[in-house]
Amino acid sequence: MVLDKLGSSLKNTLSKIAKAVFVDEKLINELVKDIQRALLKSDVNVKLVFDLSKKIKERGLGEKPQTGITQKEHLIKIVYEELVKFLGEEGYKIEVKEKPFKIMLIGLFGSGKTTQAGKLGKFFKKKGYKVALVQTDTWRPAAYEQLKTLGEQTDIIVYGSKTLKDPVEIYREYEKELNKFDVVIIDTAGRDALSGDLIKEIEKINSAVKPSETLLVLSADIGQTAEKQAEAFHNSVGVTGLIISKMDGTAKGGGALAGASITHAPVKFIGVGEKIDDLEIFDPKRFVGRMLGMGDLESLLEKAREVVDEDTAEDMQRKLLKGEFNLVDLYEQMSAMRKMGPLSKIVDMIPGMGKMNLPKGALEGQEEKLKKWKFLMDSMTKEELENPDVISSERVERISKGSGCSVQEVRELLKQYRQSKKMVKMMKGQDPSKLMKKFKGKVPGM
Ligand SMILES: Nc1nc2c(ncn2[C@@H]2O[C@H](COP(=O)(O)OP(=O)(O)OP(=O)(O)O)[C@@H](O)[C@H]2O)c(=O)[nH]1
Ligand SMILES: [Mg+2]
Repeated sequence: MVLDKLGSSLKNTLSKIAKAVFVDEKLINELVKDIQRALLKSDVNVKLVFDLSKKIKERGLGEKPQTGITQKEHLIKIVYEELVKFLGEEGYKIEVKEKPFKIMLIGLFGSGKTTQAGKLGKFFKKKGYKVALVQTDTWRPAAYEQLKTLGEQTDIIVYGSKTLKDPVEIYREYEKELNKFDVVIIDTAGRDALSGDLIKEIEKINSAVKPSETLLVLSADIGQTAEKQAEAFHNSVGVTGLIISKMDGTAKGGGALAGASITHAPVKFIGVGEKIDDLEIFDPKRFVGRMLGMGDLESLLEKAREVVDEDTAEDMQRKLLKGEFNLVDLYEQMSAMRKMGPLSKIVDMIPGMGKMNLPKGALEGQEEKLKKWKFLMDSMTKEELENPDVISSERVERISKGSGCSVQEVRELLKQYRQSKKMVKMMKGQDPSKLMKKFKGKVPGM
């Protein structure tokens, strides 16, 4: 599938975010570099890559996450949103606005015009429209036959001529008849390269047909030349949308997709195979989701959270065994507990503590507390989070002001931290079952 590599490098990048302890400039720079590398490998133009990564960096450094999501999740959201925007944001809504609704397909030799014409015919017919296909290609000898075969498969009438040599003449011949149809799809000839001759011919057909939609068909494997083509066609007849064909056959395709940015015309359909049904409406959100191996932003974030959970659990175990503990750990421990239910996972991780009885209602009020803690921690510096012992009274004041929480609440958080740390220190290298007695089944902070 197209952009496979991009997808997997982005997936790696996202789990890198999920695993990181802090969202800081270093992480964002690393992330931006990863994305740049992945996009360039997928054939996306350097300038577009630069613009995209610049936006991600600016937003990553400048934006504060909305409440309810962490900084890491917000960063993933930014990457997702910018990729969707890069691909055109809105999915194509098919609006057959006038009768007949004329769709002209243009593009070079072998780009897939005739095949997509057949597919589009079926697409609109299935929606209940009365469809006709018109072949104006007088260059390829078998073009009319090819389209006719496609029409027969779907029971759609195909107009064309074996004798006429002028595409405009062919169109004029059937113009009146075409008024009886809801949707008319006009296939045109290509050339093996962009030429003045082709452009002139397309311009002539264009002014005779006056199409409602002019769709440029680009093959996914053409790489960065997509942009030049898109630009040339757009400047001559005005492209209203792109169809990227052969999305099933290449691991790149970034160049063709980026063609959309040049024409400012969205990718409206993608061809995903040679068969008549192998056409999909292009929906950037779904596409990015699929590329990253998940459905939409929500499931993406869900996935990120899972990675965080697994990682937190491992990290926590390591830290507990070493007797290390800082504020971030405390916060993550609390979040993990909330999600994992009644402490079970955390407790299970500590050998011998699995059977500890927790007081009823231990988790009540934790939700509110966590929210406050998150605000508080967002107002702390990296140094303070890693080594809370540096937090002086002045710093408490500052944190309180910055977070909108009271000084009392800051102190409470610090107190809980110290209690938890004490417990962790005592655990270091000790037999957990003896510890149980010491704490009498109570866990500080709960
Ligand atoms: N795998 C795959 N093959 C495709 C797709 N679309 C078209 N093709 C194949 O690409 C080749 C060229 O397709 P055509 O539809 O004949 O291309 P064209 O733009 O009409 O070419 P000219 O008429 O020569 O200008 C054919 O072998 C098609 O079967 C697609 O989405 N996926
Ligand atoms: Mg053709």
